[in-house]
Amino acid sequence: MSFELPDLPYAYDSLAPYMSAETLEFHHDKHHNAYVVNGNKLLEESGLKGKSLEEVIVGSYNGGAVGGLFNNAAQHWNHVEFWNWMKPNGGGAIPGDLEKKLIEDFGSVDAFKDAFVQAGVTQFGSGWCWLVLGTDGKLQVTKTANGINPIATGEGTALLGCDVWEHSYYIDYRNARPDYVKAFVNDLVNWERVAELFEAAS
Ligand code: MN3
Repeated sequence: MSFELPDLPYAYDSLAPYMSAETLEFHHDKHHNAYVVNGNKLLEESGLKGKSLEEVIVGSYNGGAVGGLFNNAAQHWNHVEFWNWMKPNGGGAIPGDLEKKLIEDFGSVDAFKDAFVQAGVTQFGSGWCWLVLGTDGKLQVTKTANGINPIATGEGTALLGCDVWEHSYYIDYRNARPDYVKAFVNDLVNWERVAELFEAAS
């Protein structure tokens, strides 16, 4: 296996005004591409070349003492998922079973959104905030540093993740990370994709 950069699943200008074409051009074509190129170089030297991407992530996590291969492999996975967690005209209605489960585990959809935004805002430095279906069968909101993700930590199945590295919002929102995470959860999320992952993991 080697890492490959997928095309964006929509046009570069189709997430505006919440995420601009300029942000997507840099984020997808430069940042994500660099994870793919650097990851492939490190994969060659690693002895993990026959493994799946998930196996490479787990196999290079090293209890959190991560190096270059982990960082690039995990960020490749994170970004492939991230592009699919958004869509043009996103946000809006949440498919019934998932909405029910969000209300069951968080009290309300708004309470989930508040917790998700709070996790993104309080992640100090670069990282991600997540909606995870935990191994206990409950939905939970978590946050991780840099490229670390729920596959690595084994805390459950990632149903949704938001990239809170500055490269994902600085062009459009400058330093206003809260506005970016709110726009992500209210106006960009592809809830059909989240529901599909929820059904598969349930
Ligand atoms: Mn990124």
